[in-house]
Amino acid sequence: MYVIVTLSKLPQMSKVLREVTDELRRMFDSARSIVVLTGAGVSAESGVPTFRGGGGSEMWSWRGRPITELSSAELLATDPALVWEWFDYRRGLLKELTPNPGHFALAEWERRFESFALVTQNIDDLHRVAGSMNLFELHGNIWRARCLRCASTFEARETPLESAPACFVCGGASRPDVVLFGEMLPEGVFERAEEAASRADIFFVIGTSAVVYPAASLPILAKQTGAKIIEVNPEQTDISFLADVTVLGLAGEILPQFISGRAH
Ligand code: BJW
Ligand code: ZN
Repeated sequence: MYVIVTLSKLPQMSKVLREVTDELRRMFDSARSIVVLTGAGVSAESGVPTFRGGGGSEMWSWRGRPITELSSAELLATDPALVWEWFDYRRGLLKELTPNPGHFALAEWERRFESFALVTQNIDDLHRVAGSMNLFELHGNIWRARCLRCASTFEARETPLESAPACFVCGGASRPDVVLFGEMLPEGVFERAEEAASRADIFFVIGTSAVVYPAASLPILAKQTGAKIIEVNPEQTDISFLADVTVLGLAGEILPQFISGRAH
């Protein structure tokens, strides 16, 4: 309710582009604080499947079950082995994949701006591999496990798995260290992302359908606190109406255009 009331008060202008224009590059160059929210689309050109199809409706499914069921706190409580199997399948898909020019462009942006934060919903680790450092992983990381007994988190890269990784500290059973539907985000991470969003001059929304909350509330907060919103996505999304500019295109092609041809 809060979100709906707030949105109706915001100016609803949107400028749709198909490439980065000089005017947009000038706006980018003059920013002091940039915050970026990414979603599955930024990894699509690396070969990572996105969750939703056209219009944000169709859901990725595995063995006939939608992701809302597979990546859920309910399934973890009733069938943790199946949840591990689902994530092991995903780890198998991811292990050979590498960052694309979109990931590398974002890492380069971070080196060029004094204040830069990258907030990602992705669990695939590709931003870190590309060199991004000030990274807030809202939904966890698929290459980590979390102990169900003592809550320690630890790296767990083996795939395929023979069994759920045992905790390094206490030997207890573990779960993937990712945020399932109906679970809280890791403590403090969302609050730090909100703090960064509220100080941004430009807030980028890249490769996300912007339907999953609370991540999708960040551009709304940034808009309310004065940021320009720039969206990069081949399709219009739920958040497009809020964007000052939507650049329709692939992240791997559009993001390098913000810095192409310019000296360090
Ligand atoms: C390209 C491209 C290219 C293609 N270049 N672009 C408030 C309102 C309504 C609902 C809720 C609410 N608060 C909480 C909820 C419930 C729920 C929720 O939001 N549900 C909605 C679906 C309605 N949220 C939660 O449960 C969250 N927890 C929470 O709020 O806790 C507090 C609480 C607890 C209990 C009770 C009440 C409150 C947790 C959400 C965790 C989400 N987890 C997942 C799974 C992670 C593990 C896994 O991977 O299995 O995270 S869901 C899935 O969606 C995944 C993603 O991170 C997330 C977002 O998806 P994303 O990244 O946007 O991907 P897609 O596929 O949707 O979009 C891809 C986009 O890329 C498309 O637009 C393409 O066009 C584009 N694209 N190629 C650029 N080359
Ligand atoms: Zn433990």
